[in-house]
Amino acid sequence: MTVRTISTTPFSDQKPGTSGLRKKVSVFRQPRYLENFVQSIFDSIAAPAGATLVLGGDGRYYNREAIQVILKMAAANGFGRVLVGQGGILSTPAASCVIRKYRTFGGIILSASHNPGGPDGDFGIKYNVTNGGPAPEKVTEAIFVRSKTIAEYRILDAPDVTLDAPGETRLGEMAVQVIDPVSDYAELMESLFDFAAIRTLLAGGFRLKFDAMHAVTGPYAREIIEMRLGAPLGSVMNAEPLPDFGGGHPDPNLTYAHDLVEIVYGPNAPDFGAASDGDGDRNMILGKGFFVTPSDSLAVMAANAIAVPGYKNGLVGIARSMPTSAAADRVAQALGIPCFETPTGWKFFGNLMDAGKVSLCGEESFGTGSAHVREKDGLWAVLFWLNIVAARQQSVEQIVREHWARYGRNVYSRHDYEGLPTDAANGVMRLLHDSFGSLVGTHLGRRKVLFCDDFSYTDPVDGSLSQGQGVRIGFVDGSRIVFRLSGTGTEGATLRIYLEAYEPDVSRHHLDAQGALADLIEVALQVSQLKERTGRNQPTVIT
Ligand code: VG1
Ligand code: CO
Repeated sequence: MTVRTISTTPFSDQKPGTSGLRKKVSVFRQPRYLENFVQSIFDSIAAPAGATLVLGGDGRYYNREAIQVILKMAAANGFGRVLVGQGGILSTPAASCVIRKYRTFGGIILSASHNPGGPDGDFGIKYNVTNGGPAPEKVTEAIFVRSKTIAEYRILDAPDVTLDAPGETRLGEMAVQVIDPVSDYAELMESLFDFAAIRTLLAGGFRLKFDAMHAVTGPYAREIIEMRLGAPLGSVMNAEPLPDFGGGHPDPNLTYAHDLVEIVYGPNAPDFGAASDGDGDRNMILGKGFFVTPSDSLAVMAANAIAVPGYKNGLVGIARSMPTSAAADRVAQALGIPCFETPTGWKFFGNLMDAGKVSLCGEESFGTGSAHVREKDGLWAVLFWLNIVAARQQSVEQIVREHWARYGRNVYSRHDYEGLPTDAANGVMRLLHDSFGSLVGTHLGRRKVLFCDDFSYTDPVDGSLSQGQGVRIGFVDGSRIVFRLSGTGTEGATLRIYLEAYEPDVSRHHLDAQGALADLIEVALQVSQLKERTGRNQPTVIT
């Protein structure tokens, strides 16, 4: 087997976004596109000769082909061993778990996460570093810089490797070790949660539905929820991972997880519903006819963490992304621990966890996780909630309502405008920037503006600065509007508007969020001139 060095020319668009490089499958399938990016990773990370890499993906269309290319390129670039999930499968949190457990140099995860898949859908690739977490900005920036000058890539001339059963084969000098994608992860979950208590809960008639959305968590959820915890077979729905996710959009929210939402809001609803996304790092939590916002979920988990064996000694700190509501801040304050506010994207939590500053992290985008790995973790969050329910013997709704009664409610919603013309979306952001000076001190509707800025963050561990992370309009009464452009979409621009108001009055906690936030929504549309500039009258997704 010989190593071939192939000449190439750069592509100008290989800049990783919020979470890796995401493009249409058709873009990734252009000759040399995948190879260029993978070689740019290898050229930037300076892995020592003989290093070990983890490799796997969410099973979406093009996963298998890409895995073969990356294996041959890893062999040609001096890696000594690659741990690859059976069938090329590894959920994002499981990949993080494996990188940490076997102390590998890093890992490559193939996924476009919650974006649709299939030949006309999206594909993605991201690099995770030694701590198991997404590469920080200085690494992704180095990869991008490299991609702009790349002139050649190296690949081993070899037949494809069989990945269908665990075991070890060789690719030139490199070992290819096919691992069971579920077992290490399931073992980690058992070490954190009170499986006996959850088993008793389920045996006592507590009913749950988990929607794997035909994405990667199917095999994980079946093993953990049905096999190890004894939930009746069929509790996990849409459990078969499919390359096109059954034509769905594997994003666990009220719009895209509609199969589950119908069940949980329908007659004879189960007590608990949950869903996860394409690569298994997101979670949606539902009670019987009751939706838990991800921001509230983080706060409730923090407030109840000591009921969970893995967190029984308490939390050292909490971190949340800037657009996430301040519900967790209130819990942190009550616990006397710090709460950090970071830019959007899990890569900003890694340093805080490595430095032992935080135990729990969360994002409003259905992401929660802890220092057990360095990614957000969908099934982990589901198990955390089941553990809380088992410990408190209350319904999901009761738990959340009691939480609001104690801490007040951070009423919250996100409106997404997907697939906007890029110019129009940029125009909205520019207008908001230009308005900063004139807005402070004025009244917008019934609220007075306290501050306007574009969020920037200095990492407290390594001092790195990240700017332009979202426009914030903060009001004197503590309410807030945030505008941000998505960094994960692949078509036009997606503008996200995040709305938050604090409600201490228990008699108003039952109000629907859209109604309670109606005046803020109105203000957001006015200051951004969104309808006028984009021609859109409604958001694509309301959460
Ligand atoms: C979105 C979310 C962000 C999340 C990111 C990756 O990014 O808002 O909170 O970290 O997706 O999640 P953006 O830039 O589109 O707003 V996943 O599940 O795609 O790995
Ligand atoms: Co994801």
